[in-house]
Amino acid sequence: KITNATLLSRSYSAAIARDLPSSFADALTKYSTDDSPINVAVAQEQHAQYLEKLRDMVPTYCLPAIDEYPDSVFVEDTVVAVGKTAVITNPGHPSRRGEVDTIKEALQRYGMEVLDMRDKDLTEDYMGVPMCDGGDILHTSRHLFVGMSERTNIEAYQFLKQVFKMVETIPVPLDKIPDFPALHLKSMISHMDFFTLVAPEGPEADQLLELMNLNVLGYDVVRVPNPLACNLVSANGRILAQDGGCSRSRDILTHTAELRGHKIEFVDCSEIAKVDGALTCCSVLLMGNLLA
Ligand code: CIR
Repeated sequence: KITNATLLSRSYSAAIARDLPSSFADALTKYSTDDSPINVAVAQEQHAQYLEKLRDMVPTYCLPAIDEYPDSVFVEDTVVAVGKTAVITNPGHPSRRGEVDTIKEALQRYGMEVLDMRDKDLTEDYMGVPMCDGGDILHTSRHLFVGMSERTNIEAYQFLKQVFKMVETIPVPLDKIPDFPALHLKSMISHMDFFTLVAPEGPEADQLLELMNLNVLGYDVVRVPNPLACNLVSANGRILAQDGGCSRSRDILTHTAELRGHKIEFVDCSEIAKVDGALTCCSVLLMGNLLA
């Protein structure tokens, strides 16, 4: 059944996730304001609830945990997928570079066309080596915004622009915003549907919206008080959000989603947030017609 919401929202055929490793307490952290100790059992429970809700939105394949890599649950950072093409990234933090190969194999198994940022033949005329976390890539309907951050460089932007010709690729130099308070572009802005983005309140987000030229590009931006609530998973007319304990953020998101005809659900991922992880980080959404 085609509803207004499905017309506004991208259709995905599958998602890839990965179980949370027992080494999760050693995951990298820099921006989280919650410095209480990580409880791995609670994180695993929250991740299981996330997967359960994600499975209601889209068929989800969950890869086995890799204990050697504490951040490996954050599969989003290892891939940028648009249509039937997936780009394997060269993650910005050296401790995360070993995470990508198993994702690459999975995507090839599922019949995606897979390109690799680490492929020297594809980057020989570049000034430097591409480096990218998928958390910096925001794909809306018409644009692929590439946040250039401490994890993602200009060569990654160049690579993505070269591969994804069907969408306009726009660089977003986050270093122009003094004291940008988050790890990735998508920790500050994500998409609810083709025309609606969600960002926190506050001066850094104001600067970000201006830098992205969103008014001119024709997006509505909904502002929420809690930054944790601005990172949404949106697929197939359904939205998964985190209120981060802020009822005003929850009310704003619920109201906006209802107005646009989306079904919205909330999940608590507070343990994941302690290591700078949000909701989009824990899955890769795929549009291809995949072989299970
Ligand atoms: C890291 O620092 O790499 C992880 N602790 C968090 C990564 C979160 N990923 C994402 O937002 N896409």
